[in-house]
Amino acid sequence: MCTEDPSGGPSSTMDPHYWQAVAAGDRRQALAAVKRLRAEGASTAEILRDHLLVAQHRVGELWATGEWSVAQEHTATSVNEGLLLWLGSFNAQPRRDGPLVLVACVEGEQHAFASLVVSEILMAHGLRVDHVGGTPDADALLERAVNQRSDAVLLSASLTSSLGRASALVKRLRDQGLRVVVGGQAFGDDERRARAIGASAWCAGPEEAVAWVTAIAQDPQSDRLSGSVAASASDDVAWLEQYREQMVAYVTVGLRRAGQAPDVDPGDLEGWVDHLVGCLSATLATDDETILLEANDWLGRVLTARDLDPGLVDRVLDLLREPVASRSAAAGLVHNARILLAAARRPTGPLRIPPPATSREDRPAAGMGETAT
Ligand code: B12
Repeated sequence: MCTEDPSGGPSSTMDPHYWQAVAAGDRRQALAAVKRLRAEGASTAEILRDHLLVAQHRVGELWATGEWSVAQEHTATSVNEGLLLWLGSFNAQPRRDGPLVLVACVEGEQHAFASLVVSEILMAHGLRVDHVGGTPDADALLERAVNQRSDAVLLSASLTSSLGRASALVKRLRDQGLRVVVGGQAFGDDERRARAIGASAWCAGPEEAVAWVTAIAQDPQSDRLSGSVAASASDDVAWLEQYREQMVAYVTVGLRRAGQAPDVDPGDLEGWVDHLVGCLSATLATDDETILLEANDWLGRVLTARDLDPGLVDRVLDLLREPVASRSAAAGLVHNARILLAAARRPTGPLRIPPPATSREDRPAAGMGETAT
């Protein structure tokens, strides 16, 4: 297993030539390094785990700290992706009567590399895989899974801000009698978030998913998790997702008008605000407030690395008060989030959350359309 070196550089056990090639966007050199590792006896799984995945996580750190541009990140990711497909082409043909799984990201998620890794590892274990990948259309995905009688649908989410959308998609798939296995960084390190959104199972990695799918094929009755979205919050999750785009526009305009994000690229600002709004919806969907703390830490790091004011999160929450005022669960959460984040910034001290000042009225929020659900 690889470990990070103390200097924050690439893993000490990751092949240095591979890393250099990925960092330079040089796919020929990267291929040469992978060929050498194969010739030295490393298996596909080992090359993936100890080199490609370590490199990809390192790419993420460099991008998140602002050391790398999006273009550098894209180039490095595509070198890794190309080699992943190349390695996968050595897999044996899957058994025709083996379990069939559909693998996709949650709607709106561009992190297709993770779903590709999952697909390739499942295929390496002989499973039949239909890889749909990033930013799927939910209706098309549902139709496809039903028509091809998938034994399971595997959904990947890297962004915690995707968990609200994931809860809606999981529900629709489960309503059709499909089994849904979820995984990816957004779910954290245990099954709690997966259980809260009603998935059949959470798996930490592709190998665990292989075991789960294989077991389910032998015992179709087993279905491990039995959770559901907290009923009181699910309406507000749907509402937040329905008006997410408008809410992001409302907040970004508000920030600009107040001169509160003067030096921020408009595309970046929109992405960050969208992530925060998505995290509010995810918090309601999973009843897990640590999502807000993660979002605050994440954006704080991104802003600080770019010499921008990390207080932007508070200003976004202030601006959101008005549009969410008519929704009790969402309004309560926005109110609590301010207090929770302030407490998290204090070194110590008890957390006392007074009730929100707003009361629920079923009127549409400012600029958010006519219907509430
Ligand atoms: C590459 C990348 C992108 C690329 C994606 C390109 C692509 N083709 O995939 C681009 C540039 C598009 C991108 C965009 C954004 N990204 Co991005 N991205 C990454 C990055 C650097 C690598 C992701 C990756 O491929 N990892 C390698 C995979 C193989 O590892 P993995 O995800 O952990 O997956 C493993 C397991 O989790 C598991 N698994 C994954 N899925 C599943 C599913 C199942 C069923 C199972 C069983 C297991 C499983 O198995 C995998 C193999 O071991 C990460 C940083 C990082 N450290 O990972 C950020 C990261 C995921 N991105 C992040 C963010 C915030 C964004 C943006 C919002 C940025 C913005 N706009 O400001 C956008 C959102 C775009 C969108 N709507 O999706 C954050 C997420 C933070 C959070 N907590 O939500 C991260 C963590 C970066 C960071 N440190 O801040 N990103």
